[in-house]
Amino acid sequence: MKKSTIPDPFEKARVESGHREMNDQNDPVSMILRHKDVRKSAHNWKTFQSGATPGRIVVPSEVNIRSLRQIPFEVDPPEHQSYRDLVEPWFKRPLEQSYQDKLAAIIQSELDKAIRKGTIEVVHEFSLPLQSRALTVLLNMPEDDAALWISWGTHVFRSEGDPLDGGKASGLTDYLDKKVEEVKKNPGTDLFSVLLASEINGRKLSDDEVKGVMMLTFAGGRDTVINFVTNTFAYLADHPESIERLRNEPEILETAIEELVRYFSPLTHMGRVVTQDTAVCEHAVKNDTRISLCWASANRDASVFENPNEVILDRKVNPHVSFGFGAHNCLGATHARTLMKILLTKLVESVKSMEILDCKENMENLDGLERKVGFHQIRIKLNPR
Ligand code: EMZ
Repeated sequence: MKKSTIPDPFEKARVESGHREMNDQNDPVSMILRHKDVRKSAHNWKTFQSGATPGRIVVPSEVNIRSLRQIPFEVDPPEHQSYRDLVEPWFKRPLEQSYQDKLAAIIQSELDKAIRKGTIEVVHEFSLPLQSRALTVLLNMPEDDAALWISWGTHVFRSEGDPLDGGKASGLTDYLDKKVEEVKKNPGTDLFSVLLASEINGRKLSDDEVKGVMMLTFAGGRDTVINFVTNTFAYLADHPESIERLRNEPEILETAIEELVRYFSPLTHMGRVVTQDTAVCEHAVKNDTRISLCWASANRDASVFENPNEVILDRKVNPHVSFGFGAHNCLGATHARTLMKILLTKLVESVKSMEILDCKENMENLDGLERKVGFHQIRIKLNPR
């Protein structure tokens, strides 16, 4: 098996029953595995809610390490829509040329550094700094702020070996408290300032609402983007013919990015809290228990994707759910896609081939089942053109 392979651990359960039970801190989760059921349940926000106790829809549950509600992620319609309308235009800025120019400069400088070094540990020497520096563009904050965010590591609530790191969570809360006070005294043009000056339904946003949106921007697109970038390096190292193809056929870049994100499924699943006794795929689920919408499994559903375990860079029909589905689809997706497009363009322009020297896989523990989400470490040698 190639180092870049991401196996599908859900196939048997998906085909046989369509669900899988897992215990998470004594708050059980029914994982929904089929593409159709995942999409149907994602739509049904009345029965499968996001606006439960903050942290409860995340698996592993974060209820014991944070109390701040992330917005708009942990709010249901109709309130969800007001928040979404407020922040959506900001998160569409990656479509603007000036935004892309800033992002391109950051990506170029990280790539130049990597090529100069020749061999890099991609997670910590490339993907993490790139993710954090790119986030300064998304939040319109000074580039120097990235240094602190980089020091937080690949996840703001987890560390290697500890899937729920309370110390880290309170560090992030302290940072948000401090920033809000700073920006109140000295407003600028960053997202903190914009939100503090914003109104929703005719009233000012509260401090906690501002912090809730900001927490999501720091937590949500972090490990996911890092895994996306790192897994792309691994994939291209294992498939030099794809490097050449993407260089010669730039018109397939966007399709290729969708296919890579389908195959990697950087976020395995996201939970919902059940609001009434019901059934999913003929499986009974009880009020006040949890289900999870397993994006990673839905993305390998053979009834939807032909040869689901293969990366087909020009795959024609690709209704993947890697950025979620329904009202809560990923707010940061435009940023992620833009970043990947610039990165891939530049990478295949400057690199002929790459070699994986050694790696340590990042396995997510799903109570009796393990899923590879990427790498804790991976050293890659870049051979420039
Ligand atoms: C939450 C989540 C959002 C959660 C789209 O996902 O990402 C997770 O990594 C965080 O732990 O708190 O932000």
